[in-house]
Amino acid sequence: MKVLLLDPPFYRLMGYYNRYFPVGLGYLCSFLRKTGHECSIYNADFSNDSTRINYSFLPDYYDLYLSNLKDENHPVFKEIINSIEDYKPDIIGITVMTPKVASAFKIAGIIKKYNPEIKVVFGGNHPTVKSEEVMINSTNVDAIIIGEGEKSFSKLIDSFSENRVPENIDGVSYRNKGFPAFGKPSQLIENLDILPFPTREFLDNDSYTSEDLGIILTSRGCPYGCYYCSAKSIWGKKIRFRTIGNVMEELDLIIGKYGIKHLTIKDDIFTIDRVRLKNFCNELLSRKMKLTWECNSRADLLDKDSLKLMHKSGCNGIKIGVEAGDDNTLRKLRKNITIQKLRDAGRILKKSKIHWTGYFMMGIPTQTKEEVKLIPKFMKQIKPDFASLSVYEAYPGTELFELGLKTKILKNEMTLADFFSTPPNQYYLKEREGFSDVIDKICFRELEVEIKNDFHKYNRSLYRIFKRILSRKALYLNDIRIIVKDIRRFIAWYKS
Ligand code: B12
Ligand code: SF4
Repeated sequence: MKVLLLDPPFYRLMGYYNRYFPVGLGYLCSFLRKTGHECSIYNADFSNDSTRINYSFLPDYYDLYLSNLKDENHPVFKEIINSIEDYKPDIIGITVMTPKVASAFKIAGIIKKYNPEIKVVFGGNHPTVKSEEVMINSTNVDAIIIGEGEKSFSKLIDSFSENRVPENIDGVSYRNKGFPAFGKPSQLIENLDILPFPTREFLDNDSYTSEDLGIILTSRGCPYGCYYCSAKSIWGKKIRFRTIGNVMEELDLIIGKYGIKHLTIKDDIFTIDRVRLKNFCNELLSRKMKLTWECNSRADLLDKDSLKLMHKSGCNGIKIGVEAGDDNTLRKLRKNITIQKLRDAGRILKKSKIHWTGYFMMGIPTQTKEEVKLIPKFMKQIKPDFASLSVYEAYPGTELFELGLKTKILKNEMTLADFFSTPPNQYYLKEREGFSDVIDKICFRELEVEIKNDFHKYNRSLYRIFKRILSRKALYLNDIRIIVKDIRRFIAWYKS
């Protein structure tokens, strides 16, 4: 059977720039091909349009997202139908994050209208946690993969091709004669090295630069339990690593095939195992790979020696979740990190010469106005090279979501009509008053605008812009297209 994997439009429907290749779909596609299925990927959220690029302001465009979803004649939906017409799949798998549910439902409807014989399967964070709700809301969804996708999806496709009811397959919920039947989560793959490398060949392949295709994952999972994070809904809390040898094999392949010079390592916490980190850096150095790379980490998983070695081996970017400006909020987030720890990390990062980004979040339930005001203050004390601010959104499957249910700010279910009429940052809210139970709506909005502008002003300092350019020097020397792309992005971001 022919399978098309699809990333539904989201950023693109709001005129936002988005060139990420969907690495999860890349893994699924390679695995399906290995197990004898024909498969391709279509990223319906790819957008080269750099008109909007400041992601802090994304929620300002959620109304546009909703109105574009209602527009049957929108060119994005026409393009989706054309891709389906060209590829002629028997099964379409859609990856779904919570803010993209309405878009995914919309596409499921378009597919069934075009050809009701095509099987529609959802997977990813949202359907994993909310499989019942998804099945009840839309009869256009034939099945859901719960959790890690590779093995369960391959078995589901086998059952479709043999016309069998997909019962007793771990990780599969399905519809049998119209009625949903719910399965257990999928079994996690113990040894990640058995997985084929994610494909970087898509239906829309011409659009990506070597930098876009340089995303890799060297592990799955994170043992920490931050209350706002939903990564655990797919992976649980056990971290599984690929061996460094296996990672190097992938690097050899993608460097040879796509001329990749910069790696974006998307692991949740790449620096958790210092010995492995050291091996990775030494391996890059001994192979004289001349790559630059960036990764995600935590403030308590960095030390001077590791940073020195990381820098020497080409690391030019680290992203850290700072989240708050006070210990009380950090405790509520169960971040297991203190303000002092973050200060120490800021100090050693500054000396490391590696460009670092701090992620901050405002507006979790019970956070007071005073605590929110400490965020920009603390940001200016620890001085990240780039400071990113988002406003809290509740994702099912997180502890903060459960707390929201208990304190009655949230409701547990949304209807199909709710999804098409509610901006994604207000999903599951009982009343449209925001997640804050202690700051009133108008005051919250004023604070949000003030702090977002404060962050934007901070990021626009010439010193920080210059540092960013320096950190990308090697990329510019390698690929002129990246300079052009960055200039366009910079102008849009600077003006925002
Ligand atoms: C990399 C990343 C991104 C990248 C790239 C996303 C992409 N399209 O690939 C960028 C920066 C663009 C991004 C953006 C966003 N992200 Co993000 N992102 C991640 C991150 C760090 C890793 C995702 C990843 O690649 N995992 C590795 C692959 C192998 O796993 P996977 O994608 O989950 O896929 C596996 C299974 O889920 C399943 N599966 C997934 N899809 C499907 C589909 C089918 C048909 C099947 C059968 C199976 C299946 O099988 C796969 C293989 O096992 C996660 C955190 C995490 N650890 O999960 C957050 C995360 C997924 N992001 C999240 C969010 C909210 C977003 C945004 C919506 C934020 C926003 N408001 O803008 C946007 C969405 C925009 C977009 N275009 O996708 C949330 C999702 C929460 C939720 N409940 O949905 C997460 C979990 C982080 C968090 N806050 O907790 N993100
Ligand atoms: S926020 Fe980061 S450190 Fe915390 S649980 Fe999620 S991935 Fe792990």
